[in-house]
Order: sequence, then C-alpha cells, then structure tokens
Amino acid sequence: MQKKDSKNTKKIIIMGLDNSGKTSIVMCLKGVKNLSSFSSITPTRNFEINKFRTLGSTFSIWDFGGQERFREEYLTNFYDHLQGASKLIFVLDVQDRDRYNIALEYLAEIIKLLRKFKIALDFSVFLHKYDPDLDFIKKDINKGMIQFLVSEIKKLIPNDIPYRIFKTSIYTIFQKSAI
Ligand SMILES: Nc1nc2c(ncn2[C@@H]2O[C@H](COP(=O)(O)OP(=O)(O)O)[C@@H](O)[C@H]2O)c(=O)[nH]1
Ligand SMILES: [Mg+2]
Repeated sequence: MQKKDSKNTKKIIIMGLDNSGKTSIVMCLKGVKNLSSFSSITPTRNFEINKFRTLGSTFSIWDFGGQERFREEYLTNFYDHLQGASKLIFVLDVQDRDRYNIALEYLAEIIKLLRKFKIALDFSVFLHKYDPDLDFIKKDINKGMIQFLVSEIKKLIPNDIPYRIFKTSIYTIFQKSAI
C-alpha cells in the first residue's frame, strides 16, 4: 500500500472506538465546513483512505473504523497498517464515559504494539468532543473526570514513547489545545 503513495505524501492514521469522532475529524482536516455533511456521516466500515492536498503537502489519512469486529484485525495486522505512517492519532470521546475503559484498553493494545515493533512516529491522543459548552451540557464530565482520564492515559504510555494529549472539538470549527 505504501508503494502507491508518493514520497511526499504524509500518511496519518486515526484510530479510536466507533462513534468517537474520527471521520468528523478527518472532514475538519480536509476543510469541510458545511455542517450538514457532518450529520450524514455513516459508520466507517473497516477503514477509509482520504487523500487531499493542503498547505503544499499531500496527506493521506487512514480512518480506522473502530467497530469491535474490525479492531481485532487492525491490531493483528498493526505493523502492516502502520507502514510508512508519520503520525498516529488516537481519538477518545470524552462524552462517552461508559466506554472510557474500553477506549483505554484499546489504547493499551496499540501502545503494546508500538513498543513491540519499535515503531517511532508522531503520536497524539485527542480528548475529543471537548465542546466549548461541555461543563454546561454534561454535568457528569467535570474537570476532575478529565484529569482522571489524563492520568490513566499517562499511566498507560511509558516514558520512552513521546506523545501529546490535546482537547479537541469540531465545534467552533476544529480546534485543539495542548494540555
Ligand atoms: N458533541 C460533539 N459531537 C461530535 C464531535 N465530533 C463528532 N461528533 C459526533 O459524533 C458522532 C460520531 O462521529 P463520527 O465522526 O462518525 O465518529 P467515528 O465513528 O469515530 O468516525 C457524529 O454524530 C458526530 O456528529 C464533537 O467534537 N463534539
Ligand atoms: Mg467513521
């Protein structure tokens, strides 16, 4: 697969549970600003490759579906999927409290494989759906909850893997702020 991409194409991988917002993030990165396109997104099956040019570079973003039956396949063929990738983004839906544990387990599996294959790439965790009015609309997701989540993520990722955690939201157009 990598051979098909030109040398100047940056391959970015997006992983995370289903419904965490991966496809929406890809659309934001592609510059889709028409809000109605966001409501017509259907669950991604297996994975989708989005190729586009912006800021003088060509990007191919690999959006890995995230439904349970596909997650196992990604992990089994992890090394092949990550061939030639320069960036890996793990998306975690902060509004989906019931599945924090499943998301963290998935992240743990990914970390294990990054170490096993000694894959070095730019790695980010997006605490997604961190909407501007989050405190107001979701009373159960307060700062303490987010701090807990961040500390769990930090516990999972060993010191030898460099990474960054961002709060992200598709509202107010896509924005991310470093933690
Ligand atoms: N509140 C909120 N909803 C979002 C955000 N990003 C995506 N969504 C919604 O979350 C749902 C799942 O998004 P989608 O991109 O299909 O997730 P995917 O399964 O990970 O690709 C959709 O209804 C999106 O409109 C966000 O930043 N905030
Ligand atoms: Mg999707």
